[in-house]
Amino acid sequence: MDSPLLLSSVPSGAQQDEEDHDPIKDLTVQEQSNLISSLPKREGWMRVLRRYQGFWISDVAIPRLMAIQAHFKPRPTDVILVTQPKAGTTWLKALAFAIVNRSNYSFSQHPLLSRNPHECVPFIDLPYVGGHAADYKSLAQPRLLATHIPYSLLPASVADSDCRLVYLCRDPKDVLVSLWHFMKAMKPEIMELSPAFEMFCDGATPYGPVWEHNLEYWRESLRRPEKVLFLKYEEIVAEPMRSVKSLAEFMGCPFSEEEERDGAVEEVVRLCSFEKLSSMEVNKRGVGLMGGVTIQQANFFRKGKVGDWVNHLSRDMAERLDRLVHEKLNGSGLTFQLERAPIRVDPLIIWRLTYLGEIMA
Ligand code: PAP
Repeated sequence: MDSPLLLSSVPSGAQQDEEDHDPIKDLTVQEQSNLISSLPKREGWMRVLRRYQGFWISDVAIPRLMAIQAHFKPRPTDVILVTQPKAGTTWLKALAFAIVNRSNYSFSQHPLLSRNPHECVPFIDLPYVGGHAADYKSLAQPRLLATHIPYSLLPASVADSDCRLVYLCRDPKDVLVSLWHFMKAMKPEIMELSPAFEMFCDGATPYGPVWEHNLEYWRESLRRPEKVLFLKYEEIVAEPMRSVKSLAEFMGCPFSEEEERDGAVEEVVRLCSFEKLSSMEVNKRGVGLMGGVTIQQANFFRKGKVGDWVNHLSRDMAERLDRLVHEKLNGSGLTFQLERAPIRVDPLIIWRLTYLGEIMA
């Protein structure tokens, strides 16, 4: 772990040259708009979606994606956090940032207490420009970056690089409900939940189909487990300490025994908890600008629960979506059923029960 990840250091000359130009300038506006308007289209969410290279991407995000595909150069030390929108991006950004920077800040005076996690970890494809300009090119190393881009749409340089990817997915039913609420809050005139459900089942959500997004990273995590870590929102909720420790290990900064004894893992979990982050002034009343859209930070913190879909989807809807996802994931080994850890029984209890049984007999 080097220095703080915030904009505290300037990259070396070579890195600066490599990424100094604005890639957007390389693409003519006319070429972009001709191509985008020729793509299949779906409407109903906040933005028009276009089917681009097998995924549904908002029309405004496509030029940025093209630029990233053409020019993004990962560094071997980069850690890129990848999510399907509403799978827990904000939470993952907070956790990774708190873990990597734990020796740079005290937990009582931490950047996450005054900044939204999106300000601490920028999207490569959607620079965050709320409050503080976050220019990922000048971040100190190791850089923590984020994206929603599907694996097959990432520039080839990412697969060829030694950089690490952390992927977080979530039960698609909760993703749908979260996405719909988020967009409804941003733009009340978007479609109602029922047509949103239909579009979701057609795969037509930003960066969807969700299951394709999940599967691509799942397969890559099986192929290159040392470079791609696959996490589930539900597992972090169930075992936050274990998840934080494996995330730290994967990112190359495991907690020492001393840190564990001193409660550093608990501190990270507490600082990044829904309760803590959502109660922060910046996240309650702050406003950010993301990709040109003004966003109330509070919209990133709704309920933070597993299974809230039950309050919004009918049983039929839930069963239909479960069936669909099950079919799509079939044979991959990926499921959204939480695998329960086997119940561990203390050998002493077994011995006592056996002994008791013997004297009762
Ligand atoms: P993004 O992809 O647009 O950045 P993202 O952060 O993935 O959004 O989605 C927000 C969801 O994560 C919300 O879920 P909900 O609608 O079901 O409530 C939000 O509440 C949840 N979330 C945000 N922060 C946390 C956190 N610290 N712990 C758990 N869940 C969180």
